[in-house]
Amino acid sequence: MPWNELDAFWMPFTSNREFKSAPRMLTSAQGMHFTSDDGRKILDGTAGLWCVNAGHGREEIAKAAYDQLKELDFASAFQMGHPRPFQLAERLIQHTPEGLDHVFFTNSGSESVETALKIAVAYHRLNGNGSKTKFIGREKGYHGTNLGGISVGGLGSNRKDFNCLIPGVDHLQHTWIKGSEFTKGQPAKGAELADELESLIALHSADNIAAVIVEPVVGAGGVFIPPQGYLERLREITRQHDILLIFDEVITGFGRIGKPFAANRFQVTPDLLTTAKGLTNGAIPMGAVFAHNKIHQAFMNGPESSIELFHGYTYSGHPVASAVALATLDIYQHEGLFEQALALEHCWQEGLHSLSDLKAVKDIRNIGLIGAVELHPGDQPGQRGKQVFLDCYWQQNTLVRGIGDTLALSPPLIINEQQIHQLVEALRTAISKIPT
Ligand code: PXG
Repeated sequence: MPWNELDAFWMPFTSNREFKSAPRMLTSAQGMHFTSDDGRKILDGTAGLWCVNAGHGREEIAKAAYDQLKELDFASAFQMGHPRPFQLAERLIQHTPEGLDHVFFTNSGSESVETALKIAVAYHRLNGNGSKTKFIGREKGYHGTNLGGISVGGLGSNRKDFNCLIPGVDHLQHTWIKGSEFTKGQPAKGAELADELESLIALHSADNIAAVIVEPVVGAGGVFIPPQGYLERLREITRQHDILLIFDEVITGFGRIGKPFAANRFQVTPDLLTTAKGLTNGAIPMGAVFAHNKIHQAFMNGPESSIELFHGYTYSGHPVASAVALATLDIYQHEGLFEQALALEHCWQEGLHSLSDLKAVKDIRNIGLIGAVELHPGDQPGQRGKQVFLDCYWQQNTLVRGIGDTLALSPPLIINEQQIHQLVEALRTAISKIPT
């Protein structure tokens, strides 16, 4: 494709000019593989972007979308109803931790985050605590790219050009501590980092804080696994101070760490839980916020004719997205993919950690089917990560995600042991080319 045909699309989170001078173009996908425009089969080590948990090109999903489009392409869910989102919500809450029994639909992870933040503030107001409006996020947190999300988020690069962050936000420190390199699974040390929340509460006063938002496992900020006991401690402190706890499970949602959600795996139940991505296997945009009964109930006390929450999106509970999500849940269940992710965790862990002998490798982190191989930075931070990403793509026919000097891995949950081996070997070959 000549350059001028690539000009109009302003690509998200991309070096547009560099990309367009040497495009990496994926033209089809099936199972564990993409096909590139030069005809190569590329092993997908990323599930698209933490989305395609059931693998690519699922016939059942395509059929569900087609059938739904023919039956009912669109109807509004504002003061009207259509069956699919009701069916989907009932199905979804079979998988959430006890008490998270209500679902608000959105179209993306970013919208799920904005929705959860707004629900948190409105909830306190309904309870007569109108001063509880501040949020506590965390360094390295990624909560999408809308104004609320970048404000509670902890990534400087996503914030610096937009000096219009929402006020009243503070941040916990991130959870990576020196000395925890090459930990398999959850680090044993670091639960005490959650105690910093007590200091922030002392500073801002619990009366002014609506919610704490964290990713149980950090994704886009570089992949960090929560220290043992850390999330439990956050839960304890937030509960003591009537501060809501929001888990942003946009990447951990839907089986990625061997249970439907990280909340199930870590047995810590938040008050609000945000999802997207794996909800529809990435096939159609959709997000969802799960709300605890106590929150939902707080909104259901006024006159029956009142609109309880002045919030929503034209496409909240879109019929086609809902049908696709139902088909996706069927696949997850019939194929036991969450259990499969858990069963593969050991092989995945050992495979990744076999790279620890490489001199360029600084740290390796993993849980479920999430992995990160962090490289020692070169002269220019991020350059080595990019080199490995490009080498994997062009030379090893493998797609990995470069986040600075960290290679983030999140394959579809249908990956097998031989493909895990192949992915690890691709990384080994590419990383070995880094001069040390
Ligand atoms: N929260 C979390 C935890 C996410 O990972 C979002 C919210 C936003 O979702 P939408 O659908 O609005 O993009 C995300 C998105 C990466 C990467 O490099 C991850 C995401 C986005 C871009 C890059 O891992 N996750």
